[in-house]
Amino acid sequence: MAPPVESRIKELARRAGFDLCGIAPVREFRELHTFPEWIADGNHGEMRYMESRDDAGELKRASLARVAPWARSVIVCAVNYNTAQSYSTQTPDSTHGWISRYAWSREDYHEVVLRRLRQLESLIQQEITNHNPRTTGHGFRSYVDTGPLIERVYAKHAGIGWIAKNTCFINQKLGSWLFLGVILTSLELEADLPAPDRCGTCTRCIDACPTRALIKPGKLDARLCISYLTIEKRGAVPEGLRSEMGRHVFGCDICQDVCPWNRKAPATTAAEFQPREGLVNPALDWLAEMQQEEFSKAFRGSPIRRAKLSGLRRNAVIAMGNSGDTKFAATLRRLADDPDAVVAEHARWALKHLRPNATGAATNE
Ligand code: B12
Ligand code: SF4
Ligand code: SF4
Repeated sequence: MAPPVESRIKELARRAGFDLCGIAPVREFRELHTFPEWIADGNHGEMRYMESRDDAGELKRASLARVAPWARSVIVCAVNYNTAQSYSTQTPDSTHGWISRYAWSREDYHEVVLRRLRQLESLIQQEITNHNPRTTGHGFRSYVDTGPLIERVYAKHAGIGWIAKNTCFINQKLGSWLFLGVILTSLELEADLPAPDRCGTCTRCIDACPTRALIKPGKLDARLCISYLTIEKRGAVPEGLRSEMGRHVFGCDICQDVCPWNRKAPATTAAEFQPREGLVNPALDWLAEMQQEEFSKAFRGSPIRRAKLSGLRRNAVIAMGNSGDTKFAATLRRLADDPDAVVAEHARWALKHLRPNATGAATNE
C-alpha cells in the first residue's frame, strides 16, 4: 500500500532541499485576529504593501480563505541558513559594520527558496500522482514573502515550531535561523498539530533589543526595529533612534543572537548560503563612499539591493557616527556635502555624534 500522501510530501520536501516541512489547514487562526489592529496602529511603518485589501476592504494577509478560496491546505517548508560564522556584532574592529546573517549569502534567499518550492511542486505532481490519484488535477502556488499570508502563523499551525516572543519562528532542534516558504494547494491534506511554545519565562530578546522595538511578547513595532530602519525605511532615520543602531548597516540579529534556542543551532553546508567574501563585516568607508556602479556589481543577486545605494550609504554613515572611531571624521566631513541630501544630513549628524564637542571644524586625524 502506498504511504499517505502527507508523508510522501514531507519526504519529497527533504529531497527538494528543505530541513522542515509540515501541513497547515486554511483557517481564520486566532493569531490573525491581531493583524488588523497591528496595521491600524501603524506598526508596519512605510511598508504599504502590508495594507493591501481585497474587494470587500479586508486585509488580504488576514484571510487566506477569501484571497485564495480554492486553497485547502498550506504546505510550509523551512530551510536552515545558519553558517559557521560568529555573530555579526562580534567584530572587535570599529571600522567595520554589521550585516545580518540572512544577507551574507551568495544568492538572494527568495530565489533559492522559491526554486526549491517549485521543485517540490513538480515532485509532488510528477511522482505522487502515480501512487496517489488524490493529487491529480490539483492547483499549487508557491510563495516566499510575497504571498497574501503571514508565513509564521502557518508555520506554527503546520507543527514545525512556534512563534516566539521576538516574533521569530523557532524550531526546537534547528533554532530560528530559518527561511520559510509556502505552497498553497487545493489538495485537502491532513494537517499537523501546532507545536508548543517553548519561550517559557525567558525575556532575553525583549531585554536585549537596542531600540525597544519588541513592545510586548510577540509584538513588534517595525518603526522602531533596526531591521526595518536599515532595509525598508527610505529617507531620514528618526534622529532619536540613530545612536541605538550601533554599526548595523543591513538588518539586525540581536534578538536571535541572544536566544538560547540558537546556542546549538546547526550550521548548513549549502553552497547558496555561505557568506560572500567581505560581507560578514564590511568596511564602513567602502560602503559610505560607494557609487552606483560598484553597488550594482558588489550586490548583484544579493538581498542587500533592497536597501538601495542611498539607504546603504546612509546606514554606513550612521554606523560611522556610532563607531567612536575618530578616523572617520575626515570622511564624514567630506560626506556632509554629498550630492545625496539624505547621506549629507546623516553625515552631519554622525560627525556631531562622533565628536560631541566638534563645531563642524574637526581636526585632521
Ligand atoms: C514584513 C516583514 C518584516 C518586517 C516586520 C517584521 C515583523 N515582525 O512583522 C521587518 C522588516 C521588521 C522584518 C524583519 C525581519 N525579518 Co521579516 N518578514 C516580513 C514578512 C514579509 C511579513 C511579516 C508580517 O506579515 N508581519 C506582520 C506581523 C503582525 O506579524 P508577526 O509579527 O509575525 O505577528 C504575529 C505574531 O506576533 C502573532 N501573535 C499575536 N499575538 C501574539 C502574542 C504572543 C505572546 C506571541 C508569541 C505571538 C503573537 O500573531 C501575529 C499575526 O497577527 C515575512 C514574510 C511573510 N510573508 O510572512 C518576513 C519574515 C517574517 N522575515 C524573516 C526574517 C528572516 C527577518 C529578520 C530576521 C531579518 C533580519 N535579520 O534583519 C528580521 C527579524 C525581526 C523580527 N524580530 O521579526 C523571515 C522569518 C523567519 C523566522 N525564522 O522567523 C520571514 C518569514 C521571511 C521568510 N520567508 O523566511 N521582517
Ligand atoms: S531585529 Fe533588532 S531591533 Fe528588531 S526587534 Fe530584533 S533586536 Fe530589536
Ligand atoms: S530569547 Fe527567550 S523569549 Fe526570546 S525568543 Fe528566545 S526563548 Fe523566546
